[in-house]
Amino acid sequence: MDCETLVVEERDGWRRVALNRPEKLNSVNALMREELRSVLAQAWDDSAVRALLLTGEGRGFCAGQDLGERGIAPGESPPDLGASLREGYNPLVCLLAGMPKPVVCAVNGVAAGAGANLALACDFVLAARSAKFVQAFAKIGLIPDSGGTWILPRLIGPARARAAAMLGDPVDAQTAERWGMIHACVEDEDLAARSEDLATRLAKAPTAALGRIKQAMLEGETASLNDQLEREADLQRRCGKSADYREGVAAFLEKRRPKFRGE
Ligand code: LHQ
Repeated sequence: MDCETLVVEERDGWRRVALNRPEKLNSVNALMREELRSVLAQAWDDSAVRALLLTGEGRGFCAGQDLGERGIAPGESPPDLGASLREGYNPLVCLLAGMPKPVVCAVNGVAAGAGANLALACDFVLAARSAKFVQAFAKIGLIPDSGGTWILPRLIGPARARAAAMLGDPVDAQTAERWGMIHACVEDEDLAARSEDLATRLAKAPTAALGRIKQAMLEGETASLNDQLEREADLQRRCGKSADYREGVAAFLEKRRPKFRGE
């Protein structure tokens, strides 16, 4: 797929998507929002894509909304930021969090504003040691959006989440790992290989089961135990009918490695 603001590459059963406005630290303009939405929707539907890797070109991962698009001239009425979220960012968060296959995010540098929260909507966040996460919103009179007020307290607890959101101080990758905000902090020079190895491994996994693990955990956030047990039973019923379950059990009994097809 030809994109102006993204680099999209096919790999071994997975797809690499890199934000590509490095001179602006990959801040998100209207075109990038549109292109990212279309690339994610396409990956959702494509059964040949069994994992996704999201990263950034250059020294930053993503500096959030392109503020160059947000200046308000004197006398001009302010834009409807609610509409911008409903139409622009919220669909991206839903696509990443709901994607029925694993999404790895390689945070190669600063992740600020919506850029930080898009990263945190992914399943595995690996960050370079030099990277940092900045809930930059309050510094410009906004609240964390793109799911920030939902995901942050769940990942790091309400006390740390409030401080990160209200003060907007950077959280470095090592601290993010220690707080449980991300999967791992890795050395800068190892980030690409580590995240690509993970995507390759995930692309060989039983994709439908992984998608249902995401679904169960996401929907389980607000469920009672009884409702969640019922949800597990329903999803497990479907997994039990899959070719990958059949293959997984056969491989175990035959003492060999399973060959999952993602079905
Ligand atoms: C940028 C940006 C940027 C444009 C760096 N835009 N150019 C959703 C819906 C609706 C409305 C509003 O918002 C949202 C969600 C949001 O994301 S709101 C939050 C928006 N983001 C921010 O407030 C972060 C602004 N950026 C920063 O605070 C810093 O640039 C960080 C901490 C990310 C990085 O700092 P440095 O490493 O010191 O880099 P820098 O500041 O020198 O930036 C490098 C270049 O990138 C620079 O351009 P220049 O032409 O001067 O070299 C910046 O202007 C540009 N840039 N962020 N968001």
